[in-house]
Amino acid sequence: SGEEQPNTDIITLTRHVLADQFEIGPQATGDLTLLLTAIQTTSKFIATNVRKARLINLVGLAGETNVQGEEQKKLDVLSNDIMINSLRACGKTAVLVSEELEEAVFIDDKHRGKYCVVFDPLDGSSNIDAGVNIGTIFGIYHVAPDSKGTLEDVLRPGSEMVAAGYTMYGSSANLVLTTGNGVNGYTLDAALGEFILTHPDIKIPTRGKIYSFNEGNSLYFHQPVLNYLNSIKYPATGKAPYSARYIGSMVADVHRTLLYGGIFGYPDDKKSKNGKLRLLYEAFPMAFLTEQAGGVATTGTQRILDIVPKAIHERCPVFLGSRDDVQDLLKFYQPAATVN
Ligand code: P6P
Repeated sequence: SGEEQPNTDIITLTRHVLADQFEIGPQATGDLTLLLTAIQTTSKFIATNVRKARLINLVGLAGETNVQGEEQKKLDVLSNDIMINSLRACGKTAVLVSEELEEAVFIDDKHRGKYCVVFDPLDGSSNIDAGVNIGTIFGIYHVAPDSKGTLEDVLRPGSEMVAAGYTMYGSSANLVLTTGNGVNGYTLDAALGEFILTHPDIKIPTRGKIYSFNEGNSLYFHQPVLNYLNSIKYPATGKAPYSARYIGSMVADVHRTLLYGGIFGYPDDKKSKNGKLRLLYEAFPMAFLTEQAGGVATTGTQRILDIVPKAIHERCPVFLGSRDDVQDLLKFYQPAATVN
């Protein structure tokens, strides 16, 4: 018969992550699976609120400002509260860091677990009113052995994260996740209330045709960035120029880069000496995902995942994407002598 047969072997995110546990064997505790279930719940809740934001007048300013001094949209505040409550209630976390909270949250004895979650509950929120895709970004550390959860547990290089991901709220809710064994994408089936595996084993193309920078900052860009952009806009003879795609919502720009390839950059410049993006809960998770998908993520002078944070809200320059495209950019950062 012509009609589509129902899939009788749906792979939900929970089942997919649990499958890893079978690999780990008997010592697997299932704690990370339970933590990821809590994160899924927050993503479903936020997705619902983002979808009906305009209908229930959730957009617009909540009247307060967050630690970044930005006007907080009501959805920001709501999303942060949802995540804090859900991550505490799951009993698997010890320390939480949110873009919306000046200080880290240390979980009480009764609810404390072994993981630390750093997150931006609703990144790109300045785009909410325009209906642009926005998202939740998260990174997960395991606390140091016999630590009860201290600031030191989250002031660690991104290379020590055990998992990272984002949920992008667009035409559907897409959750993209790595637990250190590659990258997988899941799409929310609202009827089932489950994230279903739709993008198994995401691999970023080794080279793309898209560059994604806010060229409105060109006046402030340092020379290596200007030289690189010139090289792809006015390429050597016979090569086609790259296309510009910039959404201004990191989750959306990174999601497109992972799937289509190319390079995303938010450089440091004369105006922002460390760039704009936050190291712990924007750069680290996206760098982890990019590397796990076969790409490269750098500040221009060092691998992002090697940085040791000094403060939970510090910023860092970000260039990430297809291996060959980011390597091309890095040539403009090498001292002239070494460029062959
Ligand atoms: P600009 C959104 O506010 C955000 O934090 C990221 O999602 C995005 O990549 C960046 O800032 C956009 O910044 O300066 O280009 O508007």
